Amino acid sequence: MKSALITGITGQDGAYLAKFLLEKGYEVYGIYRRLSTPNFWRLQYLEIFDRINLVPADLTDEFSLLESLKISDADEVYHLAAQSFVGTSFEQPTSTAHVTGVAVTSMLEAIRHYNPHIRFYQASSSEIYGDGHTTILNENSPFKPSSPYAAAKLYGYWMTRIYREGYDIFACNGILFNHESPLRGLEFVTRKISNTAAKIALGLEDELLLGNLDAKRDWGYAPDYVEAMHMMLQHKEPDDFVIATAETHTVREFCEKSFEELGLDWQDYVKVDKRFFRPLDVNYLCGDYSKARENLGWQPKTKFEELVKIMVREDLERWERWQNGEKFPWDASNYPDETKLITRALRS
Ligand code: NAP
Ligand code: G4F
Repeated sequence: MKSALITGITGQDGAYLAKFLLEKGYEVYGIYRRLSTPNFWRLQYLEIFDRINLVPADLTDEFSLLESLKISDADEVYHLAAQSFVGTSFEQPTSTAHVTGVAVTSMLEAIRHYNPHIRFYQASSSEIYGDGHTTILNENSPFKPSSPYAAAKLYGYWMTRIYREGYDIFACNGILFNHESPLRGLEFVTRKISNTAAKIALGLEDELLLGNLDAKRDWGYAPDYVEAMHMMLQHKEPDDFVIATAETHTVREFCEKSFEELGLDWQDYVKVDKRFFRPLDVNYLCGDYSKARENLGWQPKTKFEELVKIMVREDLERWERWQNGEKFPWDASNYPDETKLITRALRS
C-alpha cells in the first residue's frame, strides 16, 4: 500500500486530496498545527476524518517537518500548506515569506536528508504570473509577481526546480489557477459571493460588499484539480504543469450568475467598497492546460457555470439546515463580519 503525506490537509485542497487518495487505497497522513480551536470541519464534512492519520507539525518548525516524514514514511509528499490568502500577504508579508516560501525549502531539505526517493508535489500558483498579461498563460509565460504571496510562491517554484535539477529529486510544480468549491475559505471572493447571496435569498443579509469587480480569473473546481496533483506524481518524469480551464470570467460575472441562480438581480445587492481593493491586483488570469492534457491526460470536468451552481446551491442548503436548527461541520455560522476586521486596507 502506498503512503502519502499531505501538508495543509485541513484546507480546501488537502481535504479533497485526502478523500481522493483514500479512495485510491493510500494510507494518508496529514500534518496539522495546534490551534486554540480545532479546525477539522472539512475532513468531517467529507466524512473522512476517522480514516486519516494526523501528525502534529508546523511549517515554520523544520524539525517537525522532518519528523512528519519519519512518522509517515511517505512515498509521496503533497506540499499544500501555506498562508494562501493574497489579501493577508499584504498585511503579513514577512510571515507569508516564511510560511509560503521558505517552508518549501525546509520540506525539500527534509526529503533530501531523510529519503531523496520521495516524490514531491509543490502547490505553485497562477499568481506568480502577476498583473499585466492579456493572453492565455502557459508554462513558458513570464513571471512577474504582484503580491508578497506571489513572490513567496515564485521562490517555492524555483526551489522545487532547483532540487529537481540539482539533487535529482522527483519534484513537480503544479501551477494551479484558481479553483473553488463549497469547502473554499470564506475570505476568497467566490465563496464570499455564494455564501452572502445565499444569506440574502433567505433574508439573513441585505448587501454584498466587494472590491475589484473587473478582475478576471480562470476558476475551476477543486475536486478536479486534486486529481491532477496525483497524476503529476505518477508521471514517468518530474515536470511542471499548468492546471486551468482555459476560460476567464470577471468577479462581476460570478456575482451575476450566483444571484441569477437564486432568482435575484445582483445589481440590487452588490456594492463596491474601496476597502476591499488591494494595493496591487492581478487583473487577468487565464491558463492553457494543453501540456497537462497531452502528457497527463488531465482536463477539467467542471466549468464556470456549473461551478457557480454547485457553490450557491450548497451554501443555500447549509443556511436552510442551519435555520432548521441542524448541527453539522461547517464554517460560515462562526465567520466574522469582514467589515469588523480593521486592516490597513480597510482603514484607509
Ligand atoms: P487553504 O484552504 O487556505 O489551506 C491552507 C492550509 O495550510 C491549511 O490546512 C492550513 O492549516 C495550512 N497551514 C497554514 N499555515 C500553516 C503552518 N504554519 N503550519 C502548518 N500548516 C499551515 O488553501 P487551499 O485553497 O487548499 O490551497 C492549497 C495550496 O494551494 C496553498 O499552498 C495555496 O497557496 C495553493 N494554491 C491554491 C489555489 C486555489 O485556488 N485554491 C491556486 C493555486 C495555488 P490551518 O487549517 O491550521 O489554517
Ligand atoms: O478570491 P481571491 O481572494 O483569490 P486570488 O487573489 O485570485 O488568490 C487565489 O487564487 C490564487 C491562484 O491564482 C491562489 F494562489 C491563492 O492562494 C488564492 O487561492 O480574489 C480574486 C479576485 C482578486 O482580483 C480580488 O481583488 O477577486 C477580487 N475581489 C474583489 N472583491 C475580491 C473581493 N477578493 C476578495 N477576496 N474579497 C473581495 O471582497
